Amino acid sequence: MAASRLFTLVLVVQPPRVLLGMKKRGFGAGLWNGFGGKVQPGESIEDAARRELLEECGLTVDTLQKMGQITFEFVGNSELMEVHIFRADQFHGEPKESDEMQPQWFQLDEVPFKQMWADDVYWFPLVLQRKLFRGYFKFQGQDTILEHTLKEVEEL
Ligand code: 8OG
Repeated sequence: MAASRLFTLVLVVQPPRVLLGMKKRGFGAGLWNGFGGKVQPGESIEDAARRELLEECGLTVDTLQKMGQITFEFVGNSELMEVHIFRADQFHGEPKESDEMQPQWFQLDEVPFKQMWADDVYWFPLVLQRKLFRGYFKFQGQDTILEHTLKEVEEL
């Protein structure tokens, strides 16, 4: 079994809008995404999700709902990425720009999938429908999905 590294991703969804951030630097720069990052040693996944949300856009949340887990493989990179995806409906604070992210609200029928990771269009609708899911995506470079699986699950 290949080793994997843990990441978080939080989507703040308040129908008819969702908060996304333009990633300003690093991995995924130039793409709109939810807020998240690496889980630190000794930190729970949910604590990491809260920390990254606060660091990247200045928001705190009471409840994070676990929605999905996706494993990413990048051809040529032996380390898998295990991304834990959460949904938040309520938040405290005002979204504010950080070094990493420029937050912006989008209408749910205007989500900019062409400027997002190529896998997001597959699972984003499940988050909106509150369906739990597990997935696997194999990428070649940052744009091309070579293969994938995605299934709804009863629990995560
Ligand atoms: O610490 P860093 O910003 O590099 O963490 C990467 C962030 O990007 C983390 O929140 C997880 C997220 N992420 C991936 N791959 C994908 C993807 O394919 N789609 C989306 N929406 N987010 C991703 O690492």
